[in-house]
Amino acid sequence: MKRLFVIFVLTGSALAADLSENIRINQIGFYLNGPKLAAVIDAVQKEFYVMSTDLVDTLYTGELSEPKLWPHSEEMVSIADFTNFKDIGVFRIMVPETGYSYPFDIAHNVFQRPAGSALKGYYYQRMSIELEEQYAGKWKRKMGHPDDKVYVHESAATELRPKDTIISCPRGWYDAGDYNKYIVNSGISTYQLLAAWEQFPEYCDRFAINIPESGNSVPDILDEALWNIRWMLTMQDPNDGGVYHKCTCTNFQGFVMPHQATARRYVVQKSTTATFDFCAVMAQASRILKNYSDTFPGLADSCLNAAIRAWQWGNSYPDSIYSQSRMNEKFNPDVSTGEYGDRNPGDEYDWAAIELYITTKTGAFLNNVDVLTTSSTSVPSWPNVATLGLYSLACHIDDLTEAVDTEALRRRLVNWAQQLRLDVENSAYHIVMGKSTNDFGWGSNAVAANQAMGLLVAFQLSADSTFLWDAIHNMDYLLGRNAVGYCFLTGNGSKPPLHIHHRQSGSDGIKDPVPGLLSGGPNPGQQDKSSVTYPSDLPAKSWVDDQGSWASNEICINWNSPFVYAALGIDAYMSKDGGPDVSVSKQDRNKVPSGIRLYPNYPNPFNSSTSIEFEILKSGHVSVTVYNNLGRLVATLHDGFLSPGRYKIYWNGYDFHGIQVTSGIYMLSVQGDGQGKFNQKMLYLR
Ligand code: 9MR
Repeated sequence: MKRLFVIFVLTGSALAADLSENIRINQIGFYLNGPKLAAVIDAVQKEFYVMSTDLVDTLYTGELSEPKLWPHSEEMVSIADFTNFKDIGVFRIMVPETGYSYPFDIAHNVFQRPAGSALKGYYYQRMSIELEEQYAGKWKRKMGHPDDKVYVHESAATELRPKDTIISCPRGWYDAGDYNKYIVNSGISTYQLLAAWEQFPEYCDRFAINIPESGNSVPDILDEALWNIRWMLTMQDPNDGGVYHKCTCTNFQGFVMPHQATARRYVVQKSTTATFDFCAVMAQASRILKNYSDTFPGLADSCLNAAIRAWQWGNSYPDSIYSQSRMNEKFNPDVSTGEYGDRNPGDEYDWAAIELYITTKTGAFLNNVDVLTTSSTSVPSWPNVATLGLYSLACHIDDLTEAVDTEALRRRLVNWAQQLRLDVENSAYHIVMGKSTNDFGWGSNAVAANQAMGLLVAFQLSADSTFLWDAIHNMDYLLGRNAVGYCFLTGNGSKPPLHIHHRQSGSDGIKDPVPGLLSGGPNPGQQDKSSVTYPSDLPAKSWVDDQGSWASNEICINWNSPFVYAALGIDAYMSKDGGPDVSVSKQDRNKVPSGIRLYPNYPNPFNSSTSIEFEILKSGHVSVTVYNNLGRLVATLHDGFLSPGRYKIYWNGYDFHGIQVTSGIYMLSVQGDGQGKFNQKMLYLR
């Protein structure tokens, strides 16, 4: 790119530009070949510049869009679109008379770091284990909550497990800023991590986050999920298959470190929602763990058995609704921690049934699944999980029986995502988030991340890159292009929250909060208004970086999980080779077939000058082919004998009829006689 050197002719003090909070930008960065937008509030000038971080070189000049009102923040927002600027490096945006932005990267793999950071956030939430310095750095801490002596609460008492029976329920993640663990919320959270593995297995294979299990033969994302799954398994009553709603103290404890929070722990009443959520995750975990039976012999079967027993219990007790107030009326002691109460277990039933169907291929599980016969689809959240089942079906769309109308499923999810993104072009911040004012509520940042996940599923099903682009826009919102100007993931970006509502961060004496935790986000309910002052009553500005703000600045495992899915998924689609940058992550763990190595050296999206490089270690017949996302052969790039050596091949984007293929995801497959097969996703944009 030709470098332009522009001299600003400005008047007065604006010449010495200042950092401006009025330029809202993803503070992490942008993909070289992806969309690149910043939002500028109350701009006076029309031009903007992309500049070197020292503001010496002007590298790109653009014009701001006409200002538009964003009703959720009552701001006048102009968009600086520098998508066409394609240089790798670190830059700032400068708007004359406004100032300059925080720095940002343009690179490959830009979301790898926040994805890894958010996944590592779960490690910091682990209970029953000391966090050692080699993994936790300055956030090392003593073990908290061994949970090896947990009392059966009166509400959960049975003949075989009477009140005050002591059981052992170790491991799991702290739910949020509090030290309790809740099955309902563990359901969606664990699912979304497992779903990231199911949809992006090649990426996950090489995605390492330095946890104690790193280096075993299992991807870190599964090792981390297993920390919670092993706890969840202990929450099932072995005598009847029902699942306790939560493992909790009677009250929220104070802001002390985990090992100092030693109040008695209970398991409480079994609930229908918890039992079906548990069932769904165990069914899903079972089919995934089958791939790792050498490392975890028998675990996949145990998960499936647990799922089936939970399914039976849920069907026998469809009305065991968890209502804390009703429980407290009847049983002792009173419990006042998080409720995760939900009067409608129908969607949990549907989700569990779908996961059992996918794992067992038994169509009968789908007999009473309402979500397959209705047309309404919604962004998932902890009390609303039916769409998770649809995502799983989408992930396995090529592998379903005729019990599912796959074309209808595809149409439905794509149409839904189309509705979701309908107003993006009109949105002042150019995001899906805020399509409806209802997007702002408790944990609104998870709404933005869950919308991004839904858009990625639609992209997978349609290869329509607008979905991928809009998923990125919502992530840009979370990373800084928002009405409060914060990068909402702790430890990331130039201006992250420092005072999250998180007991460990509030009591460890370390200035920086535990990293990789997503703040809940703007919440116009402002339930904690009496203890904190909000800067504004507007929906998108109802957020404050104050430890006391549990309603806007807490963190939670079900808010991090869609963030992990979306950041990781976007990185898998947008990165150079469909994988993380190996120089910053752990090496392949024997997943690459022995005879062939595919070198990740082509850009994604790729073009006709892109070379595909691979090495043949053993001579033999080798075929190099390209398939479309329906699994149909598009092109054969090589089919014949090759002796050992390193080869380079080009694909010009034309199929074997000589027709240029449409934009979308393609699968490159290198296969050798007796040497296995290596598949790699490629994104082709015309
Ligand atoms: O995320 C939950 C939100 O939807 C509810 O409105 C809110 C009040 O019931 O509770 C939130 O969940 C909290 C849970 O009950 C306890 N751990 C912290 C969770 C995040 O604030």
